[in-house]
Amino acid sequence: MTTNRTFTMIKPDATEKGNTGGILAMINEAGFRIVAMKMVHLSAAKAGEFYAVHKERPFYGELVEFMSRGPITAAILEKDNAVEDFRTLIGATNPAQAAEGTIRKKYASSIGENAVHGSDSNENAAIEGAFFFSQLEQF
Ligand code: RTP
Ligand code: MG
Repeated sequence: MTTNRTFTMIKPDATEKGNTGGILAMINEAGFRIVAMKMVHLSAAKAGEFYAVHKERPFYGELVEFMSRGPITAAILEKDNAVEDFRTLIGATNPAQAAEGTIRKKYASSIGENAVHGSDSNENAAIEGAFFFSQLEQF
């Protein structure tokens, strides 16, 4: 099944390095429309809640610390086949394995500090979008 919306975050590493604009340009050039967007600094508790699915993984503590260390840009994106096409645009979790032309190839520094998040299913795209945005904030 395809959907026309996905959810993304530009992670703290990319914010710190001044790559927010470059990443948003790549997102626009790939044909995604931004339907909601805001900059937020997550508390450790909120970052932990967002990534609760990874609670038992060995990298969870590091991930929560990383995602709460500075501001992120959260956004809902619209395009045909959004979830799958956005995962293709961001590239592999580990930038060493990310394809040429992907956001992570260009901007990620490591498997942990990998510049962007992209939802992995239609269901999670809806849940994650609602974590940050009310209906009134989505255009
Ligand atoms: P994301 O959810 O952020 O879009 O990333 P993903 O689907 O490509 O990767 P996932 O397996 O969901 O992992 C979530 C995030 O956890 C960090 N991570 N660190 N040190 C490690 O081995 C490791 N593995 C994953 C990354 O920030 C990854 O994006
Ligand atoms: Mg994931």
